Amino acid sequence: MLPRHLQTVGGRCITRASHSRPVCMSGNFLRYPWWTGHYQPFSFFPVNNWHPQDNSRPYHYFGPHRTALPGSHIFPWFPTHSSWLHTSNFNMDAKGDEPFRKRKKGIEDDEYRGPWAKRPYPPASDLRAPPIQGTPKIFDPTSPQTEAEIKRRWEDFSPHNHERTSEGKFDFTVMSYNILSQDLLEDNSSLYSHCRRPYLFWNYRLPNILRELQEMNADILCLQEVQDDHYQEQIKPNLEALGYICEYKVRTGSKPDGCAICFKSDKFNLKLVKPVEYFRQNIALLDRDNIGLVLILQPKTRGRDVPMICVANTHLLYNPRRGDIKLTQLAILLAEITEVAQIQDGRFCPIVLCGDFNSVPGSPLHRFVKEGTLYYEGLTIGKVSGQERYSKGQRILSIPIWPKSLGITQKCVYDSPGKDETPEGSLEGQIVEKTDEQTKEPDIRVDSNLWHHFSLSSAYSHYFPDTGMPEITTCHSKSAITVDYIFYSAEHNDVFRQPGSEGPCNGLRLLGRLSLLNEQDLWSVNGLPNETNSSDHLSLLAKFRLEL
Ligand code: KL2
Repeated sequence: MLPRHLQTVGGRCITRASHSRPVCMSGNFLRYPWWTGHYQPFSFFPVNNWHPQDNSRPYHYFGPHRTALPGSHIFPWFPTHSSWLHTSNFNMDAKGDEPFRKRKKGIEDDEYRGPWAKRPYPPASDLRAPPIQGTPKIFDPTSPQTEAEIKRRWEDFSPHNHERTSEGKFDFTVMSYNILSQDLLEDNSSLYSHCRRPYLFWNYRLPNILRELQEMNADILCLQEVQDDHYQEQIKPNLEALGYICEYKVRTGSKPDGCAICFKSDKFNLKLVKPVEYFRQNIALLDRDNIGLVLILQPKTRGRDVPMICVANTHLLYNPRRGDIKLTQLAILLAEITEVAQIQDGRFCPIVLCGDFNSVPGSPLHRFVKEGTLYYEGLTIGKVSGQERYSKGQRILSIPIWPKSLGITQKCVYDSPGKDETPEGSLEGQIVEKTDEQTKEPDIRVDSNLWHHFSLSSAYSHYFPDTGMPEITTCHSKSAITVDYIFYSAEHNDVFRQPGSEGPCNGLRLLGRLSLLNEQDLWSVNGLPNETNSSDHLSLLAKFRLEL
């Protein structure tokens, strides 16, 4: 039995201003099918991840301190109320309310107004954001002022949560956020048919996204689906103005989005940047253009021998049927992390691995990240990510999954002599030295096990402890699931440490996180994106402590 205060953590908190209607059972909500999810609650994650000793009390993240955020002058259109997620101000049942349709690329927002021009609604050209600074956010003046709100709560796991970073400790926050590239939004417009069209214009969404980034004020941002031109012209300059140093890796191929890692220049020194491409010209399996990005950062703090941290960010392939590709992309990323995060004696600096993995909690891919091993014999490629209950990818994973020519072993390290030693007590991956060849390259008797070298825990629990309902990180017309994660190397004492993992001696301790929502809460604010939340993903935010 959980302590009473924990039973409310992460649940919804809906407040209503006068004249508002109850939001949770709104017409909009009822019009959308309840996404049953892929798993019965509790089936994969017993919710007893919550530590019974935790006596912290959650509070609303955007409390009174909100107006005192540093640099808030940069975005003068910030709403002054404290809502975080809003219901749409607009009644979706209104006649003539057209769903957003796929539009021809390059058409200006105001040219595309169509039926909206007849409505008492600000012309779409007014929704074009200024060059980031200046114009107030525009609301529909004719709509009823419903002020239903859902607040995300800060879940605090630290007994000394107000303590500032002090001697021997380095606290920092990490956000992972898929901001929904405009290009992909327009390519997959059927996913957003539930949205009011003007809320889908980039020039409407951008200020919201920047506001959110500024309000969260994370020390490290791991962003996915960052469109190249928006990054260069808008996102990077604005984040730099907020004190971030930004690194970016665009996808290979023709899709113009990528991953960014931005960090506060007063908190970290940049030691290394490693862009990671998953595309391989000569390997049929790796014909997709997803990418990752890995940084090594050194905390700026007094004292010698300050440990580095490794921050990795990725957006794995979406295709629910191609778990073989997803696992191989992940193996490449893990091999790259192994290369750069190794300090000495096979030990690694603490790792924070963020991203959109396009895989749900409890899926084989997710379990592989957390458990460090995956037995995949007989597993169909459509089951790897768990995105679809009845998956169409019926082909069984080949053994090995990727060809040897990739140069990565089943332990997700680059293939070179001596790197692929069998873990103690393991029956797998036996190495037979070739004595009759000049090369010392080991010949690995492959079996159906994958391994990796890290002990990674998830900053989120994936189910609410009080209801067993799934946490949702992405919600649009076709699905509402968790696909985004913040994994980290948990230290010995961390209460969320993945059971069975040893954890590095100087790992990270999870001090807190911004709660997620369940699907019902999200549909009560018209799903995502909506008026205030301008991506089809929610941001994830976690606070860590590094013992120096
Ligand atoms: O699920 V995502 O959205 O993590 O938010 O990652 C991919 C999908 C992203 C990059 O490929 O584009 C979205 N059906 C639904 N979503 C799609 C599809 C599709 N067929 N193709 C791409 N995406």
